[in-house]
Amino acid sequence: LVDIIIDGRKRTVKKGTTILEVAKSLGIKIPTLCYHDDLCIAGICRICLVEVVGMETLQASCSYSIERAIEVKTHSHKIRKARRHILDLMLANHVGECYSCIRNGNCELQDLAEDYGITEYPFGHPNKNVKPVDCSSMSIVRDMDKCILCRRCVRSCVDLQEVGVFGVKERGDRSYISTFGDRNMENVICINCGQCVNRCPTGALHEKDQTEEVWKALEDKNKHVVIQTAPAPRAGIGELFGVAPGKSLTLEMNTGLKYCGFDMVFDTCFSADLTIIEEGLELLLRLKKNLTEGGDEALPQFTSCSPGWVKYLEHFNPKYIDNLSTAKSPQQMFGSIIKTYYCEKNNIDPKDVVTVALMPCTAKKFEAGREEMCDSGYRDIDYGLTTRELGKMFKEVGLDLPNLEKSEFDDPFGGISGSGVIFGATGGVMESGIRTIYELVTGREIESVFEAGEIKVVRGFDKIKYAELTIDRVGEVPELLKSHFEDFEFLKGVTLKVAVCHGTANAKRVLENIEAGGEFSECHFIEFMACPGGCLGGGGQPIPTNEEIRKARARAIYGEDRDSEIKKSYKNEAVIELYGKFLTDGPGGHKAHKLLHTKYIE
Ligand code: HC1
Repeated sequence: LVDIIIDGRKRTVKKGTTILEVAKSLGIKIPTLCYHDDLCIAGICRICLVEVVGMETLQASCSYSIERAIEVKTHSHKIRKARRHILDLMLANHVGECYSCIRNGNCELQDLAEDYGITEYPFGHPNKNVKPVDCSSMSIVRDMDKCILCRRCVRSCVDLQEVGVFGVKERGDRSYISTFGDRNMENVICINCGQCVNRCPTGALHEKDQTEEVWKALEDKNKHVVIQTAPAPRAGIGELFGVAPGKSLTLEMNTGLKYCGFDMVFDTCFSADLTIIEEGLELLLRLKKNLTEGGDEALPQFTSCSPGWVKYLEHFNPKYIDNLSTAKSPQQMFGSIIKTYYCEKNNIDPKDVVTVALMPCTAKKFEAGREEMCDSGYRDIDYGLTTRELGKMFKEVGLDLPNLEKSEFDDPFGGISGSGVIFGATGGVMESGIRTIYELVTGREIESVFEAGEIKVVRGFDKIKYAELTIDRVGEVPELLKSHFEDFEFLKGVTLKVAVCHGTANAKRVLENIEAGGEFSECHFIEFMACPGGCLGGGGQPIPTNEEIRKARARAIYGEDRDSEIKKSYKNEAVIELYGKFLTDGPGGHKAHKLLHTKYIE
C-alpha cells in the first residue's frame, strides 16, 4: 500500500493504482480523451495532465502508476494553461462545424471546449473538409478531419475485438489513423460491429445514418411502414433522454414509434422465438445424424444471429462456416415473414411495404444489405436504425420518451416473450435455446433443473462460459417435431455441452481451442456474439457504453424476462399460429427453409 494526497485529501491505495483511478474514486473530475474504461491505457492525448509535487513536468494521470507516496494537484494555473493549450492544438486540426456534426451534443471534445471556455482559436480552426469522408461501408462512416488521434478506435479494433482494421501511420504531427493500405472501409476486413464508433469521442466515426430514408418512407402515403424493435435498444434508449441506465422503456418506445408515423410496431422477440425453434431443431437434427446414422454434421453448431460474428468467421476462419446455424437472424426472419405472411394476411402488396429494424447494432445495417437476404422476393429488411438514430428521430419530433404513455406491440406477432428479450444479453440465445430444447425433448419443465427456469451459469460477463446438461430422460415427441423424429431415444443419457462467448477476441480464443482439439471442440452448441456483453453492448447503443452500463442494461433485460408471461419460445402463441397457418410444413420444412434459413455466400 502507498499514500497519496490528492488536492489535499489523503488516501492509502494499492501500489500500481493510477492517479486517475484515485481521483475518480474521490469524485474529482479530471478531463480525459484517449482514456476509455474498456480499453488499455494509451496516455497519449495528455489532457489529463496533473501536477505531482516535486516533479518538474506535468504527468498524465491516466498512465501515472503510484509506486511511492506522492502529493498531487489536479488543478492549478499551470495545469489549466497546459490543458487549454492541448485543446487549442486539437481544435486547430479538428474540422468543426458542430451544428452539422452527428455528435453535436454528445461530443467529448465539444464538452471540453465548453468546460474550458474556448471562445477563440489561437492556432486557427479549419471549417472545410480536406480529407474525403469515407461512406463506402454499409455500417460505418469515417470522417478523418474530425479525428483527434486518441487511438480509441485502434484499441477497440485491435485489442478489444482482435480484428485489426485500424493502425497508426507516420510519426509526429504527420501521424494519422489508417486502414490497411489506406483502403476505404468496404475493402478492409471490418466486421461492422461498430465498437470503434461507440468509443470514438468525436464525430470521426459514426454509423451510416438512415433516418432521412426512414422519414421519407413515413411521409409517403403509399407506403406501409413496419418497424420491428430488437431486445437491446429498449434497455438503452432511455439513456439518450437522461434516464439512468437499467430502465427499459419498451412500451413508451412503442408509443413514440406510432407518433412518428410507423403503421405497425412489432417485437423482434417474436422472431427470436422463431429462431430458437428453427435453430434448436437444426441442432437436434445434426445430433440425430451423427449419433444414429454415423453422419458427420459439423458440430459444435454455432449461433448465427450476430452479423458481426458471422462476418468475423467469414473473414478469419471460413472453414467453420458449416458450423454456423443456417437459421437467419431474428431480424432477417422477421423481414421475410412480414413481406410474405403478414402481407398475405392483410392483403397488402409487399412492394408497398417498407421494413425497418431498430437494432443496437451497426452490423445489422450490413446484414440487411447482404445480397442473399431477399428470400421473400424483396429485400427482407429495407432500413436499419440504431438506438441512437431512433433517439434522434424522437428528439426531432419533440418527444419526451420517458414520460410517454405505454402502448403494447401490434398483433399478429404478440406480446413480449422472456426468451426473446434475453437474446439481447450475452448467454441469452443459449438460455432460450436450452429452455426450449430441454422441454421439447424431455417433456419436463426446465424449472425442474434450474430454479425459476433461469440458467444463471450462462449469464453474466465472464469472457467464455461453459455449461453441461444431461438429458436424463426423454418424453414423447411433440406434435411440432413429429415430421422429423419418431422418438428421442438417441438423446437419452447424452450430456449436452454448450459454451457462450461475447466479443470477437473471445471468439478467437474459442476457435483456437476448437482447432487444437480442446474442450470446446467437444461442445454441441456455442453462442457467439460480436459485441462485448452481447447486443446490449452493441455499436449502435447510446454513448457512453462501459461495463457498469452494460450490467445495468442486462438487469433491465432480465427484469423484463422475469415479468413476462411467456418465457419459452415454443409457447409463443404467435409462433404457433405462424406454423399452423403459414409455415404449414412445420419447423425445418420446405417453406421455413426458404424463408427462414440462408447460406452465407461470401
Ligand atoms: Fe440482437 Fe438479435 S439479440 S442479434 O443481439 O438475435 O442487434 O438486441 O435483435 O436479429 O432478437 C442485435 C439485440 C437482435 C437479431 C434478436
